[in-house]
Amino acid sequence: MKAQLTTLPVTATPEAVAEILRRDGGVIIRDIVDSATLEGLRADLDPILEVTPPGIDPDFAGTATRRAGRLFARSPHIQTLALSPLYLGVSQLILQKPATYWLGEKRLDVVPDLRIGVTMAIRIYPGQGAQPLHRDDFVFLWEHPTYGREARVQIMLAVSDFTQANGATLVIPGSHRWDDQRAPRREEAVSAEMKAGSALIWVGSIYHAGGQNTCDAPRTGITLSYDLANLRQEENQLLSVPLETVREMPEQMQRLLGWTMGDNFMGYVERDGRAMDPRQLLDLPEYRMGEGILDSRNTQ
Ligand SMILES: O=C(O)CCC(=O)C(=O)O
Ligand SMILES: [Fe+2]
Repeated sequence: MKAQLTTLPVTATPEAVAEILRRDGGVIIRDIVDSATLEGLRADLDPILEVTPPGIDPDFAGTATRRAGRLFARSPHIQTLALSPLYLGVSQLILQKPATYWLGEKRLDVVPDLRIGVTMAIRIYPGQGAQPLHRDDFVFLWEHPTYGREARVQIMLAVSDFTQANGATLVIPGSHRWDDQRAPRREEAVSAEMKAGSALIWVGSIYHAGGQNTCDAPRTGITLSYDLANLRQEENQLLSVPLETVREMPEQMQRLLGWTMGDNFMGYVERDGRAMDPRQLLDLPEYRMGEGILDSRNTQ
């Protein structure tokens, strides 16, 4: 029999959730947000999803899937999800594994910080096929096995019910322990079925994918990640160099300062439902430093 996902109540302790996550790589939490938060998220994000164009890449983004980012600019209720004591608590337990180093002859422990890495409302429409199974820590080019050094703990809040038929997230429990030689197979995956208001929490090294929607109503979820905060610029170049100075630089220098998005999407900005290279921001009239970055409505 295939390994299944465990469902825990929101009253579970972060330690209990971390234990399941270390074992299975994913876990479902029942009723992680209250109904006012869920309604608030729907009210704020439905109008945005209505006007967000679908993806253009048929494999990963999906041409019958809409993805809206910039969620902290678009709904205050996203903070309630991010600050859920259970999600934040379990992210701290998994990610804040101390690293040890020598400072002269002193042996020191340092605990990594956490940072929000990605935010996305994802609506999968009828007719959308399943995404290819993948690991989200590919954005960091993370190696596997991870020996317990996870780079990401992610959450997917069900905004509609998630069913196998409407494209509930597919997960291969236990696949976070696989090495990089083993390919994931669709038959190994199970659907993270859950009611609206519940959430799937998973580690960055687990194989998962958006499911196939074979029914007649869309599936809507909101995803966020906490990532290790240490793999970033030691000196924050994006905030240290004024935009007027950056605009005068050759493209190569702009990219080396961080105005770039690699093939692995690191550092993208969502615009019109797609991942945009941040360097393009420099030329956009609506982009102003200190003014909300991009307009929080859908910008065309
Ligand atoms: O929509 C989903 O259920 C998962 C989407 C996903 O894994 C992704 O876009 O990376
Ligand atoms: Fe993913």
